[in-house]
Amino acid sequence: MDNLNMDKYYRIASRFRHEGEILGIRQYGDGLINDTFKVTTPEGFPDYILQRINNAVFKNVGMLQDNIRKVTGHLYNKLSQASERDIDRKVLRFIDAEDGRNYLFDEATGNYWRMMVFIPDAYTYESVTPENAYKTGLAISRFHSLLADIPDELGETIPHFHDMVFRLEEFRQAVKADKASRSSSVHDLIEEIEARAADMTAAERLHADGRLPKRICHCDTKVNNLLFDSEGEVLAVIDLDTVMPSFIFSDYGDFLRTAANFAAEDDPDMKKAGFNPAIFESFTKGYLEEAKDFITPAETLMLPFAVRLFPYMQCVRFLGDYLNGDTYYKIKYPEHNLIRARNQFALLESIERYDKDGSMASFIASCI
Ligand code: ADP
Ligand code: GN1
Ligand code: MG
Repeated sequence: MDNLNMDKYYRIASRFRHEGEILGIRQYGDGLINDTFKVTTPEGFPDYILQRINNAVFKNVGMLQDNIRKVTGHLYNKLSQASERDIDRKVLRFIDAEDGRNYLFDEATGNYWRMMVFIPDAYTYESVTPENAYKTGLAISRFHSLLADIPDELGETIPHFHDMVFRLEEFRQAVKADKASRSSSVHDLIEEIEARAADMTAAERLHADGRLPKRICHCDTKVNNLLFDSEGEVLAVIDLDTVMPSFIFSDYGDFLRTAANFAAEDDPDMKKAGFNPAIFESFTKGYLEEAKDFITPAETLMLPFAVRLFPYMQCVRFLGDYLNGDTYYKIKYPEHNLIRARNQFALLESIERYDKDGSMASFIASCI
């Protein structure tokens, strides 16, 4: 960051009610949507995370920040009631801006910003080992059970976010419009997507028939949205922008999409992308250890479906963005979204091969 930019971020951070003089600000994290910065202060004061909220994606920032206030407030109360130790490292704490709201609009940049306390000695990873996948399963089911009795209604910060019927409609529009003139080069992938479309929209049909409920979910359980302590214990599930009602299998399937892939989601080596059964088993054991007390038989039946659904949905979303000319996800090179889409498809095919005899369902049944 050059000095001019540094001044800009300093000015924005100063509009929040932080403690301690701001010593430095630098870019932080690897998210695809928001921009994240670490703000440092002298010893004895907390450091902070400053974020520019992507309001092309989150169009109702007031609703988004209101959801976050409700969710963090509820998590804090539940952990206090349970006499949990070290709560400040387990729940995100957003600080107020000059006007008392938990975000601000900065006229000069034309952007929305928020600031939260930096959790010290905490680590995020891009992958997990079979040993710690079990703990991540426990953390995600705990997140579900803690939020099960949240008294407030939460808004849908991105309407139809994990709705596969909607995602396919959006995708078909992108194919039809072909804004970036790229569709002829990806016909093979478009055909593979269409061949699975009827199967992959099963959950929406079950929901419409009243046979599959929605609950409060995180809806972005990538590995790097978990915060670990130095002993490898999970401190918190972070990045709460998408917490909203969804199918409970969303968080189960989306975690495995990143954790149980031998490759990162944008690894161009398609031979490397593939399903890691050891992570699947360990995470599933951990998840069901706690979730078996609240998950219904209909939801349990959908877990193997969810393992396929999320690489599929992500393939559809990445390819749709590629066809639209890369307007949604941050990219580092022109074919980045296409590589991501092909990677997710390779993962999906690997899952289909692994599960062709229904072995996932048998394993899941053995955990309940
Ligand atoms: P993005 O939308 O960019 O993914 P995140 O909220 O996930 O934004 O933040 C990006 C990264 O910043 C996280 O992966 C994590 O490493 C770090 N981070 C976010 N919030 C905190 C926090 N309160 N304390 C410590 N690190 C954090
Ligand atoms: C985005 O913000 P980030 O990088 O954690 C996206 C997720 C995708 C993910 C793919 C709001 O998550 O839905 O699964 O990228 N978030 C939004 O890596 O679209
Ligand atoms: Mg994140």
